[in-house]
Amino acid sequence: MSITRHDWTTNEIETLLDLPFSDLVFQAQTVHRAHFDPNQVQVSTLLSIKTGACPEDCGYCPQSAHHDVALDRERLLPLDEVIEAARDARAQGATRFCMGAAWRNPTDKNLDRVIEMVQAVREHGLETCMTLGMLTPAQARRLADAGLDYYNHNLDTSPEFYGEIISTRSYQDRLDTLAHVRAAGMSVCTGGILGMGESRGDRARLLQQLSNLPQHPESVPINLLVQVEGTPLFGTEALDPFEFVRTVAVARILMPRSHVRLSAGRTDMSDELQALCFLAGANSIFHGERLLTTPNPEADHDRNLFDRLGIRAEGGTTEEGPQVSDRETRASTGEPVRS
Ligand code: SAM
Ligand code: DTB
Ligand code: SF4
Repeated sequence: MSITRHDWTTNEIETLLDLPFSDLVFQAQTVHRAHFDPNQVQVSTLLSIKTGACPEDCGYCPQSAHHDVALDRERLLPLDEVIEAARDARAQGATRFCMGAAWRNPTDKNLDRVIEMVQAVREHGLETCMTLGMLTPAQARRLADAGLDYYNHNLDTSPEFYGEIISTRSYQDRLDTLAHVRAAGMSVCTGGILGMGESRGDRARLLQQLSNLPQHPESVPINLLVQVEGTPLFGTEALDPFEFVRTVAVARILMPRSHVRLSAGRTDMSDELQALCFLAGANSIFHGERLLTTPNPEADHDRNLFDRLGIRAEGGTTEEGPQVSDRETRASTGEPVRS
C-alpha cells in the first residue's frame, strides 16, 4: 500500500509527468491495483438544474453571461423533473446523481429549493452531489445536514494560470469553499480542466494543489476542455492525448485512494484513449447523453465499451440499488466516511 502524502513538491510531480509513458502508466496501474478493483468504474449522471446566464466569466464555460453562446437559458428546474431524471439515471446504472447550477453562489432561498432536491434524490437510492458555486460555512452545513453526500467545486487549473481563465472569482475563494465543504463533513469532489492552453508545469501545479489539500478529495474529476463556439477558449490548440493520460496517471499516483473521474470531453476521445485512461487509474465517469449543456457519449456506446474492456459499473443495476457504494470503498481503505 502506498502512503498517502500531502507534501508533494512541484519537482517531484514534474518528474513523474516526465517519465517514459510505459513506466508512468505501469506505476499508476500498480498503485491503482493496491487500492481498487481495476475492472470496476463508478458511474455518475449529471443534470443541469439551472442553466446559463451565469455572472462569472470562466473562459471555458458556455453558461457564462459574458460570452455569446447559443444556449437556452432555464430557471431552476421543478422538483418533479429532477426526480424523473434521477429515476432514469438509477435505471441506467448510475450510483450517484450530480446536480449543477450556473450560479456564482446560491442564495439561502435557492438552498431551500435544492435541499428538497437532495432529499428526494436520496429517497430514490442514489448518492447525491451538487455543484452550485461558492458556499459560506453555514450553507455548507445546511447541505450536509440535508444529507448531501458530495460537493463538486473545481480548482480548474494551477494558481499561476488561473488568472488567464477567470477574473470574477479568486483561487483562494475556491480553496475556501472546499474547506467549508470539508468542515461540514461532506465528501469533496474537486479537479480541473486540461487543454486550456496551460503548460505541463501548470498541470503539475494543479495536481500539487489537489494532492496537498489537508485531506485528499474523495473524487477528482479530470475534464478535457469541451470547446464551445462563442467562448474565449474556442479554437485553443488541442492537447496531445498522451498528455491527458499522463495527467490521469499522476493524479492516481498522488491520490491513491481517490476516485479519479474521466470527466468532460469523452466525445472527443477515441475508445482506445479512454481505455488508456482506465489503465492509468481513472475509475469513474459521467454516464448519459448530456453533461450539463454539452454532449456526452451515447449510453449504448459506453455500455459496449465497458463490455469490450471487461469493466463493471460500480454497484451495477440491481433492484436494490448500488451493491458497492463509494462509502463502502472508502470504509475498506480507511478513508474517513460520514455516517
Ligand atoms: N457554477 C458552478 C461553479 O462553476 O462552481 C458549478 C457548475 S460549473 C459548470 C462546474 C464545472 O464544470 C466547472 O468548474 C468546470 O470545471 C467544468 N466545466 C465547465 N465548462 C466546461 C467545459 N467547456 N469543458 C470542460 N469542463 C467544463
Ligand atoms: C466536472 O468536473 N465536470 C462536470 C461536473 N464537474 C459538474 C461539468 C462538465 C461541464 C462540461 C460543459 C457543459 O456540459 O456545460
Ligand atoms: Fe458560471 Fe460555473 Fe460556468 Fe463559471 S463554470 S461561468 S461559475 S456556470
